[in-house]
Amino acid sequence: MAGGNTPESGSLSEDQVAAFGSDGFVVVENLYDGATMAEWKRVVLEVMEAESAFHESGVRVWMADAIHPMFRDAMSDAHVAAMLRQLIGANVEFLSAKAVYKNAETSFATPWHQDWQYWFGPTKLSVWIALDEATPENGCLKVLRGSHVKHFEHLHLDGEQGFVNQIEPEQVAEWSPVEVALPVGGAVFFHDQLVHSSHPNTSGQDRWSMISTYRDASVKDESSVWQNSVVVSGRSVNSEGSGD
Ligand SMILES: O=C(O)CCC(=O)C(=O)O
Repeated sequence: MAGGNTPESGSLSEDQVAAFGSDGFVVVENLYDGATMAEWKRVVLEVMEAESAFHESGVRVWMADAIHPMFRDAMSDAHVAAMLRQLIGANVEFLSAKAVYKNAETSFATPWHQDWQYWFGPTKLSVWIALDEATPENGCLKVLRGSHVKHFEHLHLDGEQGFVNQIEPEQVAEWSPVEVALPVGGAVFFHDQLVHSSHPNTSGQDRWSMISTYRDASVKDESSVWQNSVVVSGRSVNSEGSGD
């Protein structure tokens, strides 16, 4: 399913692929068009209302085999798959996706962390997709360029808006954060050891994002976080099936 991507958007340039390697992230401003993002937001709200899934943490995760079929198709569509192959290699599998929502009531700032702390094992890659325009006022992402090659100690806390693994701010005080403001449909592809956080939402308006997570399907992963996956491209040593 390739529908919904903006017509002018293509695969990543060589510079973008190189930037992902050196910076740990790459921004794609127009991954999807506005109509597609409006439809995603409509479906995610419908699914969460049906699940009674709204709660204060502002995060709802779906595993690849339990996500709404529209999202399962979108997360493995040909256009995104082409970009993922450039960053991961020929064999790619989709693991899970989550909605992260902030509004007037749930307006938290996400603490500094590396996602790898949640799953360990082989490297993963996530795509943070803006369902609403993301700005410093409404809670856009902040990243530390090049931090994906460094190890940071994490505190392990309970009840922190779902973000139980955190880096103490003093540890990153020397770094200059990059603000990742994005238009609707913009995305940032990022390495699972990239240190990131997000601003609180002080705008009074919604800020919704979807974050999909992938791994190199040719690398054996003993992780117990994911029991299933959807093969996006090539073959998987972790699950049955192929994505071609
Ligand atoms: O969307 C956000 O505010 C931050 C999400 C995040 O950092 C994460 O899910 O790892």
